[in-house]
Amino acid sequence: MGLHEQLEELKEKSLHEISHADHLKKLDAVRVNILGKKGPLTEILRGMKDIPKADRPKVGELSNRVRDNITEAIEKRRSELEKAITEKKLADEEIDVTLPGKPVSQGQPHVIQQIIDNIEDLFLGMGYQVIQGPEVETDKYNFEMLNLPKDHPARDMQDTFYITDEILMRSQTSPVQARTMEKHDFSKGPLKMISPGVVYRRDTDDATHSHQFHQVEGLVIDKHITMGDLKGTLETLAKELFGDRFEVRLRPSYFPFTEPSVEADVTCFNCMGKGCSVCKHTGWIEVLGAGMVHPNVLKMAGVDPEVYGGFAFGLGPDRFAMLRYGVDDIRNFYLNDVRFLTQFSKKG
Ligand code: 2NL
Repeated sequence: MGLHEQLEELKEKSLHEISHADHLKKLDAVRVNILGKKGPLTEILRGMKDIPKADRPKVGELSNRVRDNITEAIEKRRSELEKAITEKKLADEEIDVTLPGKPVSQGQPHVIQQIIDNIEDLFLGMGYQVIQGPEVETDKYNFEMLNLPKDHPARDMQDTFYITDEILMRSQTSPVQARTMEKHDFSKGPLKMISPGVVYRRDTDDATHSHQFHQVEGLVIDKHITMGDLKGTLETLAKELFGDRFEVRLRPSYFPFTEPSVEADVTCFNCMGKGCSVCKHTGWIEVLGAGMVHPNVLKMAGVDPEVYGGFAFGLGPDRFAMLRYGVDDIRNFYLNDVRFLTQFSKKG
C-alpha cells in the first residue's frame, strides 16, 4: 500500500475513532494516539525517504491536510462533548419555579401584646408619647416619688421583689412617668404619655395572680386639666377597645398617687348592662384605676401644683384579655402553649 492510501486510511480510521469518543478523556487519548510522536502519522511520514523526490511535495501536502482534518475533527468533537456536559449540568440543576412552596407558619403577636398595640395606636393618634423605662427600679422612683410613704402597706416586702433595700423590680410602670415628668420642660407644652410594660409582684401564681404581668399607665399634665378630660379619655379608650356601645362609669376610690381617685367600670360585655353572673348582676365591670395626679407627686417631680395639674390612669392588659376572651386562668398567657396562643387572630 502506498503512502497515499495509508494516509487516506489513517484519516478514515481516525475520524471514525474521534466521532465515537464519548468522553473528553477518551478523546484526548485518541488525539495523543494519532498525532503523538509515536503515532501512525509520524510513522507514515518516516516512509517519505523511500519515495521518489518528485512525489514528496504531493504526499507532504496530503499529510498536512490529513493532520489538519484530524485536528479539526478533534476540536469539533471536543466542543460537542463540552456542550453536552454543560447541558447535562443545566438539566440536572433545573429548578421548577412553578412548584408550590413549602408553607412557612407565620407567627403573630402575643394576645396581650395585641391589646397593648391597640392601646398604643389609639393614644399615639391622640398625640401621646409611648415611653418605656427600666424594670429594675429604685425605691425612690417606684414608691417615694409616687407619694407612697415608707410605712405604706403597698411597700411591704410581701408585695414587692426587693434586690437590695433600695433596688427592686418595679411593681407598676409609674416610675417611668415620674422620670419623664421630672425631665419634661413644661414651658414647651403639656406632657401626654403612656407607659406600657411588664411589672412584678411577690405573689404566688394562681388563676388570678401572676408574679409578672403587664400594665399600661397614662399621664397627662397641663394647665386646666379636669376630671372631665379624664372621663372623656377613658370613654374613648373603652369604645376603641371594646366597641361603640360601651359606657364608662367612675366610682370613688383611693390611690396614694391620685386625689381624687376613681375606679372605672365599663358596660358588661356579657349582658351589655342588663346584669348577669359575669358582672355579678351590676351591669358593670371594673377595668381600671385612675385619678387626678396628687399635688405631692407633682411637687416631687419639680412641677408646680399651683400652675399644673393632670390625670393619670393604670390598667392591666392581662385582665382586659381575660375579660374580652373569657380566659379564666391568667397562667394561660405565660405558659406559651401555641394551641392556646394561636386562638387569638392578629386582628385581636
Ligand atoms: C390600677 C391603678 C393607677 C396611676 C395608676 C399614676 C402615675 C403617676 C401619677 C399619678 Cl406618675 N398616678 N398612675 C394613677 C391611678 C391609678 O393604676 O389599678 N392599675 C392597674
